[in-house]
Amino acid sequence: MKMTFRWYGSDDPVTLENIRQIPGMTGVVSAIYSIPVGEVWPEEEIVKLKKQVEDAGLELEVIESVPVHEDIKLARGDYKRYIENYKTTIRNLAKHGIKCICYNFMPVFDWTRSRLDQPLEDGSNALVYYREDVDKMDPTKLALPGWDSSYSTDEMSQLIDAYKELGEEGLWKNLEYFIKEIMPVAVECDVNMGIHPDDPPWPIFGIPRIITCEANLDRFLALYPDKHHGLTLCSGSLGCTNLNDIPALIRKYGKEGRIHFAHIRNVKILDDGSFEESAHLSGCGSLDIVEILKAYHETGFKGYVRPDHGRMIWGETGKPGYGLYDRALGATYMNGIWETLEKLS
Ligand SMILES: [Mn+2]
Repeated sequence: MKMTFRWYGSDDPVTLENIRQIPGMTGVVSAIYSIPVGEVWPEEEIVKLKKQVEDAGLELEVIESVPVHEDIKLARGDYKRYIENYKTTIRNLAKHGIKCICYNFMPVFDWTRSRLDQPLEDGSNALVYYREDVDKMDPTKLALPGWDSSYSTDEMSQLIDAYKELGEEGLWKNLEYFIKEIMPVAVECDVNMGIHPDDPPWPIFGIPRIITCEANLDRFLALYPDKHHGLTLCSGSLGCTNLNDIPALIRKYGKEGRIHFAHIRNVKILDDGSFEESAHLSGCGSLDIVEILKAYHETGFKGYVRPDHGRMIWGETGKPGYGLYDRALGATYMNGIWETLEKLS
């Protein structure tokens, strides 16, 4: 596996120099954040980002994410042009050494939490999802980091209604169309596409979500029978419900060569189905991180891995979930487990 770290570009309070000093870090996963969703990523911008990362002694082989325009998910408006743009972006990224692209097909809202700085018992802060609080939220007036904040309340209501009308099967149909369009280009360019599961993996605000569980991952992978068509397996997203057995999923899809990018983090599942993001250490959450890494090790995983969200510790401030310290601890913990597995095998 190749250990990487998510980096949000020059505006990220975590610098490339910081990341370079984390033991075992081979590269960053990043994106070009200045390009409007749906438009082509120009080669000169890609070259600039790549040079910046490489000048800091790190690699840039993974993009997280190339976002999918809402019109593609709804198959409306300009969606055909946006899909053509997406193909051009894949080609442009491949030309400059990108080997893996992460994306998701979550309607309107990216990851959803009820609070981004919940104080935990040990005095750290973490992202949490308390069902009771989410149920009370008005999605038309809501903003979380990573969400598209360019919608007015009216536009948001209309968008939500459009998805409610589309329903799960409609969303599957539009996903299938998108996949069958872009995958031949990804195969031709030898770029691995890894869809990120929905986070959390259940419908919220009455909007369908489909990349949620084993049956749906099977259905997704069957849409295009080529290894380039694969997964970003996020332990924290799929693992915030007991219904998903993460090590079993890794063994299954890892053996098939369908996992290209591993997001690893822990979550503590609460009795009512709420969850708190916890430190990576197995004892701190509901997931067994050693079992997860064993599953990757057993299947000969050669892809990219990154510590996913971390807590805010030691007084750090910054992008919720994406501080330096706790993610660096997570990476080091995982590297330790991996080194042990290598030496024992
Ligand atoms: Mn993730």
